[in-house]
Amino acid sequence: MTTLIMGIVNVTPDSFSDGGRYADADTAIAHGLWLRAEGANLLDVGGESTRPGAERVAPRVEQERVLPVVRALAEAGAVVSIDTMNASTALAAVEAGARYVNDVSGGLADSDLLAAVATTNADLVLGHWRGPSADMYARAEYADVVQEVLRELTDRADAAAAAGIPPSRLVVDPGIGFGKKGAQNWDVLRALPRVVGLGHRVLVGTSRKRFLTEALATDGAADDPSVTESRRDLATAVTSVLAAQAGAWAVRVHDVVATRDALRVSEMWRRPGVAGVRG
Ligand code: PMM
Repeated sequence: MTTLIMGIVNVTPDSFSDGGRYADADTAIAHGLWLRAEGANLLDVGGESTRPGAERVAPRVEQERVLPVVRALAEAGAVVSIDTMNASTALAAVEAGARYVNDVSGGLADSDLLAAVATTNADLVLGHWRGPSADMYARAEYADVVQEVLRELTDRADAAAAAGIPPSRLVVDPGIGFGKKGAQNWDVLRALPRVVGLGHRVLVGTSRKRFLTEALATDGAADDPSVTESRRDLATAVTSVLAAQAGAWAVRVHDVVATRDALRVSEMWRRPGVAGVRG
């Protein structure tokens, strides 16, 4: 099984790591097409930042940002995912051509979302989440982070099934960085085979996240300026390969080329005679 690459298209003025860079529709569309040409299998379009401390955005503003981008990328033939916690945005984006709804809150932020997605043919990504970004670290209290993430993901998948979404349309995501501090993210990543063992497709998003900066910084500081974007992209390519080896269905990344190359090299290592190897 080849792990898919989900390229990130943030249409936000304040996203986690690429905030503002692709804030207008034309630039975001061009960026999405570029990521696709680089090898992204899916494009994840988001109009609301989930950066720690971020405030919520009104669904109307979110839709103004994302819908033209979703429409143009879907018309160009891309498989588009809409990164939203709002039922109304999910429905409008599916109408505009999105084939996946990616809800980092796993259907918890908007109690209408699961039922809304059930009325469509879209697949649904359920993230592990404990509350809004504004105070998510306050909820990062676990007796056993792995057990609790597994149980809470199972609860969300059960809720989605109860809302009428068949399990074949579900993807689960352990929500790296969401309501989890440094070491807790590594605990969850180490346990990825158990997340895969839940029986759903698994998406993993580590790209440029704070826990990677903390891991690379000399003194563990999340704001260490020497941990540049390219260093975080290299770290992301490594975590993406490790996620793939643990059975992830897809990885969500900003730098598609770095992860594509890393996945390719890992495939060469693991599979003798894989197409493309010249003797
Ligand atoms: N992370 C972010 C946004 N959306 N969606 C999924 N499914 N998984 C993630 O880990 C995830 C996500 C935050 O990162 P960004 O602001 O850099 O896009």
